[in-house]
Amino acid sequence: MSLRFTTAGESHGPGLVAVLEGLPAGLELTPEDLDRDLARRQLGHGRGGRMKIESDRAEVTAGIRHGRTLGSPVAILVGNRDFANWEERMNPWPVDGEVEEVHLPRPGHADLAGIQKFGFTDVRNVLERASARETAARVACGALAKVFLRRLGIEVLSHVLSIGSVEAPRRDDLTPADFADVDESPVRCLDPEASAAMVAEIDSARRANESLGGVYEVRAFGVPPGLGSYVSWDARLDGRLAQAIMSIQAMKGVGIGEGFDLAPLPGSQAHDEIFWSDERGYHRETNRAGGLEGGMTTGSALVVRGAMKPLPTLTKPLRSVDTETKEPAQALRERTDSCTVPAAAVVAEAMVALVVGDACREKFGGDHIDDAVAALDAYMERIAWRR
Ligand code: EPS
Repeated sequence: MSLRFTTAGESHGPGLVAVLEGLPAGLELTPEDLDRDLARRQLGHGRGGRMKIESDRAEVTAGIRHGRTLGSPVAILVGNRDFANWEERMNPWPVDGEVEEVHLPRPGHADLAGIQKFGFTDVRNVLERASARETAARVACGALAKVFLRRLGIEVLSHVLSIGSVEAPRRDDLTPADFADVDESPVRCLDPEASAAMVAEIDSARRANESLGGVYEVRAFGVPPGLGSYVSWDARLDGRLAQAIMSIQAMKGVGIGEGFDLAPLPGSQAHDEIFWSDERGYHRETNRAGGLEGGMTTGSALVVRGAMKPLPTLTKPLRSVDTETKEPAQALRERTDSCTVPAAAVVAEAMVALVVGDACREKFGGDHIDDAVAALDAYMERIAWRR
């Protein structure tokens, strides 16, 4: 049993499509479960003009009946309202008249390698699909995975650690309650002072025609020990999470737990010692490993960090080459966002939920959600602390 999904859709085409396969039957959900996360993905200080046009809604066309999953693939449509302004340029079928091609590949985007690889002359054939607009479809699938995980007692949350040069203070003691108001921060940062400084940094970057990247963190609470496996390379959950995070547009780094910060430490300070008590059973006082040892969950919170590069579409474009004339030219100047780290954290939540959801389907199986819950309960009973 696995949980897997695929998406289709171009940024300014008619819309995005997602198919999520492998949810158990009988899972109760509402349209708000999907639309809430779609709306959260659209937030964040630093978004550009496009978000004033879009107001994303998930239209479910398969796999759910009267608010419950059927166990069949769930199909979701997320329309592009902006398509109304692109109907000629992005029409699936030939249109009358000339449609102007884009010949100015942007450094940092898929543009140049994409036209070389597929043999296109029009960069738009690449940039439309490479665009992070596609993440709306991922978030819709992730919202369904979260509903499944909640039934297993797992909550996936996120926050922003840094934007540009502004870093929020690090906190090891976070609980789900600490995330209650994170969406109230315009940059989805838990620290009010850092939040204000991040907003100011984005504003000054925008004035300077610049963009900013940053680092976010996803935490999954309530994860049972033993998801994933050490027995084969591709079963390791840390590897699967890293792939999921790195597959998000504009990601350049991923860390599990303390990640790169562990590398310079001596071994005695880099691990989480094991304790046992009658009340708590096995437990740790630290979580430097981010809830993963040997490619398996430990029972501590999962902690996954992602590093996002500054968006490469700039209002003051970088140097490039006209692909028709081969003359030096400025890269394509398109409407863009100046910072999307807060939105990327919501996308990363979705990707982590989909990977953890897949690992739960693998371990607990079940055709109906009650079967999966019963399998989890039986497993937790088996590993319960006993002398
Ligand atoms: C994107 C460029 C911008 C973003 C877009 C991703 O779109 P546009 O070119 O239409 O201004 O707003 O993101 C979304 C539309 C979205 O929903 O997140 C890009 O080039 O990746």
